[in-house]
Amino acid sequence: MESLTDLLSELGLTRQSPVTVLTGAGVSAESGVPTFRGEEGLWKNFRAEELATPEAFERDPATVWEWYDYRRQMMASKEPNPAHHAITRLDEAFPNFLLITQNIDGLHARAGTRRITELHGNIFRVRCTRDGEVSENLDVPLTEIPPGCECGSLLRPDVVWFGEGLPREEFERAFNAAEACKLMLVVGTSAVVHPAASIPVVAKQAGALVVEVNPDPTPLTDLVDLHLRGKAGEILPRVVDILLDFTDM
Ligand code: BJW
Repeated sequence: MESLTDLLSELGLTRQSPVTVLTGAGVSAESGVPTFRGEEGLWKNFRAEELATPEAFERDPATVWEWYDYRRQMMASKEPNPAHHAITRLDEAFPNFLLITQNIDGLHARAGTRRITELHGNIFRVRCTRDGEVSENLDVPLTEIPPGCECGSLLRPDVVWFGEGLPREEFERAFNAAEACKLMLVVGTSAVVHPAASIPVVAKQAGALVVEVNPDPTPLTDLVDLHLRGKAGEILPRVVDILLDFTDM
């Protein structure tokens, strides 16, 4: 990874520099959590994209909740992998750090990363469909499908479906960090879902060094300064070693 060191030298990265990481489903792939798109995105006869919508929930809340219950059980049984742990090392080393994740699986927090913006919510929270009150729910499996609120209304997963706005505070925190950061790592996202996919573009336009880690090319690959081709669990620990060694100097 000689070119990464060269780029860091040109950039003049220090421990005080703002560093941001954007993650997608690929960062949890080596933990055994299937990515959203591709072959594994299929559950029963549904494509994930068909279930992650407010319309699907309105039409058939029980089926949508069965899918989330299945995923909650699967995600709760998985452990953070070396990529999650590498990001935690960045959180500990750089005082001006932010992790922006599209993932709802909670694995970054379980790896010990503290400064996290969850753009698409968290699968272990529920939200009342009447008053929007959010609470943690760790029942695995759920005791009732679809689950109901004490007020008598339906509960829904506290996640962001297609066509819904992102939580305002998280959205603003993410885009502010993108504009301010000196280095952004983009890890395991297909970069097709907006507005998250625009975050690296904003960082690049604001002058950041943007490095992508992915086994496959994405719509961002031609825009980034460096594309590191491979699995996050193999590449990211080495990238973090380099960043820490470099900023130790
Ligand atoms: C590895 C690996 C390994 C594998 N190591 N890597 C602009 C242009 C076009 C469309 C739009 C636009 N703006 C808005 C839209 C519409 C829509 C959208 O983007 N559609 C596109 C798909 C066309 N966006 C929205 O609807 C958003 N809302 C919105 O904009 O609202 C506007 C509004 C404003 C105000 C009021 C009202 C409305 C909301 C998007 C919500 C996305 N939600 C989901 C579901 C969350 C809940 C759940 O999981 O059930 O979020 S969809 C799904 O995609 C999930 C993910 O977070 C998200 C991104 O997927 P991700 O993480 O990139 O995963 P994959 O599977 O796609 O890719 C995995 C990658 O990993 C691959 O590249 C692999 O190669 C790689 N990989 N192994 C490293 N070991």
